[in-house]
Amino acid sequence: SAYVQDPNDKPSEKCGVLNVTKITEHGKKVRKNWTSSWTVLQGSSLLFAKGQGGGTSWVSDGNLYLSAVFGGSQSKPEFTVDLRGGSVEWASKDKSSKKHVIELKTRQGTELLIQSENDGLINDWFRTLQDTISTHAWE
Ligand code: I3S
Repeated sequence: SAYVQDPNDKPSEKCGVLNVTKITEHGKKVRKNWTSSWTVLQGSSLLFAKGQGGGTSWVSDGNLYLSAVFGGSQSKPEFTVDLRGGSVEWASKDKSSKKHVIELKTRQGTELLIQSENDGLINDWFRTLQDTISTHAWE
């Protein structure tokens, strides 16, 4: 299945595969469940979809086509968080034994851990999330 990018849609500012787990939902602690997620930043929303996506993209006749990323059985984002009013920091050792872990807290009381073995990649995400939070003020 292919999806033609509507030129009026906001483009994704960043996407990639990250390991993600919620640790708190609506202010309540939840059990960790690390999952490899296709992660998309769009405006002040961060979207997560299960699996590696496995999608490819190509340009034809000036249109951007995306296959099987947000199309087909894995199409629906698993969950979305609003970054406005949130915060990011490097997670302390007691939050996870993994390396390169970002702790993201949202205004809605969700706390996520976001991780990658690739430190360049996770540093880019850290900066991007910080920039997004500081440029999208809470309305
Ligand atoms: O913070 P925790 O409880 O030590 O987190 C670990 C556990 O969630 C563990 O699963 P179970 O205890 O549910 O079987 C996970 O496999 C680990 O990955 C969790 O710790 P890390 O340090 O990897 O975030």
